[in-house]
Order: sequence, then structure tokens, then C-alpha cells
Amino acid sequence: MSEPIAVNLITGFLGVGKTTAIRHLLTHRPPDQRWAVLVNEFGEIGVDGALLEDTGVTVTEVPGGCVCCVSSQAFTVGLNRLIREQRPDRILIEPTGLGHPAQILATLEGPFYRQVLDVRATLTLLDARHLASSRHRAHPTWQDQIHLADVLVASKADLYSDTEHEAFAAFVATQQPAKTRAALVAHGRLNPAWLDLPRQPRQAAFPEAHAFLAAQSHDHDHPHGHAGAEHRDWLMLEGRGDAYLSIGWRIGADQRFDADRLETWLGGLNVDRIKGVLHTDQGWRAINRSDDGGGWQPAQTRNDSRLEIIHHAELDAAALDRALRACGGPPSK
Ligand SMILES: Nc1nc2c(ncn2[C@@H]2O[C@H](COP(=O)(O)OP(=O)(O)OP(=O)(O)O)[C@@H](O)[C@H]2O)c(=O)[nH]1
Ligand SMILES: [Mg+2]
Repeated sequence: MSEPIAVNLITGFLGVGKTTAIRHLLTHRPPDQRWAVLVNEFGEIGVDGALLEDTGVTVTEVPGGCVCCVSSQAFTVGLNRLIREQRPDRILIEPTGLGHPAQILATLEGPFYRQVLDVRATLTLLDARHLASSRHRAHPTWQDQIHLADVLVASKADLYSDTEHEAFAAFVATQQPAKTRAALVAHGRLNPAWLDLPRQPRQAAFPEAHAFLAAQSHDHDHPHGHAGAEHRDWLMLEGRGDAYLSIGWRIGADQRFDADRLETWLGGLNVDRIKGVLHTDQGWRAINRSDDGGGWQPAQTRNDSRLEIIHHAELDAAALDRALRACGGPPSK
């Protein structure tokens, strides 16, 4: 029988730097090993796969909310296919930043995968600036992700003040049981050796988190749990869950946007998260913006444009769709 496949969860709240960290870890994979990535995105469209496209590593996407409450079947189908087709030596799993990782761990460690997977340390990224934010600290998902961490990483450490460094150290000292490792990391430069640390068994500390998410994720429960306008070359999908809202588009590549107009429009939007890869009059361009800003980068040619907007309050989908169309898309019907 072949060796079990090493698996790690790279978890943490929305926009905290998980995909950036995975990109870094992938560049440190041993040359004789095949690694694969499974991403479960909150948004219905899925952009992280496109953002990792140039790494040369196969990325399987399971879009549409938190896999635990929602599409655990989509998750296992994606995982099984990945195992069968890729036969990887290691799988890095990025659960949605608005997801509850306990159920994923329970699935991975359950009887079905016992012979196949070797679940190692869970690496949780935390933005130490959120330690002072009651909206984050009170969020059951935020708490649960940290509780399940074996390695707790304060990400984006290049942006911290001394106070935030101290707040992280004090927070780490309160953790029970103590974390296997804790570290401040800038630009996703996680130590690849952490991936081989063992996973400490931990019960989900917050059963109420699951109940909260199940209630909040109601719209995702249904296989078509989204409102959307579907045309062949212009698909818009809305998702809702965990007290957040997402609006995403998938658009045929023959649609070319005006890069300057896109930049002005998205630059003026006051939302938690924007990410996308779009075909523009200045070529393929990627945007990945969280609280800290984050600009445009050149991207590889693809066969569709993708954009996701995520926010913790209501979004006007029709107005956003009109605004995107005004950046060079077809007029609304
Ligand atoms: N300054 C700084 N920016 C970072 C760092 N890590 C990530 N970012 C930026 O933060 C934004 C979000 O990074 P991602 O890696 O996409 O975050 P994520 O956790 O995968 O986001 P979701 O999958 O949407 O939850 C991007 O604009 C990154 O460039 C860091 O260490 N320092
Ligand atoms: Mg990501």
C-alpha cells in the first residue's frame, strides 16, 4: 500500500493571507514531491485557483461557502478526485476564511480517510490587528480557527505596530492548551518545516459556532442557494453565510474591460474583500484587496474573467452589476 498523503489545513479569517502563504509554501516543496492544493472559497465563483495558477501546482476549487455546513459532499468529491487523479505526496487545504474548520478536520481524520491521509499540523493565520477588533474577536469562526491551530501565525507582521506585536505575544500566552508554535510572519513566509509537525487532537471548543454557522449559512444549504443572473458569457452569483455576503461574476474571455475604469470603480468601493482576475484592454490583470489595500498585478491568460466582492453588510447586487457593465461589459438586459 502506498504511503499516506500528508495533509495540512492552512486556515484563518477572510483576507488574512492564506493564499499568499500557500504560494510561499509551494515554492519550498521538495523537487521530488508532488503537492496539490484544495481551496474552498466563500464566494460562489472562486478566484484563489486563478491567483495560484502560475505556481504549476494543481489547484482544486470547491466554491460556495463553508464546506462544513454546506457542501461537505462537494468537498469530499473534490478531495477524492484530487487523490485519485493527482496521487499527491501532500495536500494543502485552504478552507474559506468564513468557515468552520472543525468539521473538515473531523472528516479528514474519520474512518473513511484513515488509511489514506496523514493529517498534520493545522497552520492558522491571524491578523494581530484584529485582536483589538470586537467584530473579529466575537466571531465564532474567528475563535474556532484559532482554537484549532497547532501553529498560530500572526500574518502581515510587516504592518504591525509594537503594540500589536505585544498584543499577539500576550494572546499566545493565554492559549490553552499551548500552541505547538507561534510566530510573526510577513508576506506569507511560513516555515515549511511547520507542515510536518504533528496535529494535536483538539475538540471543537465552540459547538455554538457550528449552530451559528448552520443558521447563518442557510442560503448555502440548497445546491442552488444563490440568486443570480445567468447568461452564457455573463454569470453573476450571490452567496450569503456566516453573516457575510458575496457577489461574484464569471465572464467570457472575449469580454474586455476598461482597466482604468475598473480600477477607479473598485478603488472607490468600501467593502471587506475584492478579488478577481479580469481580461482588460491592458491585458489580463489580477486584483486582491483586503483591509490593507492591495493592488493590481499582471495575470496569466485564462478562458474566463472572475471577480468576487465580499462584505459583512448588505451589498446592492444590481447596482454592482450595472457598475461592472459600465466598465466595458455589455449593457444590462
Ligand atoms: N502587507 C502585507 N500584505 C499581505 C501579506 N499577506 C497577504 N497580504 C495581502 O493581503 C491580501 C489578501 O491575501 P490572501 O493571501 O489572498 O488572503 P486569504 O486569506 O487567502 O483571503 P481569502 O481566501 O479571501 O480569505 C492580498 O492583497 C495580499 O497581497 C503580508 O504579509 N503583508
Ligand atoms: Mg485565499
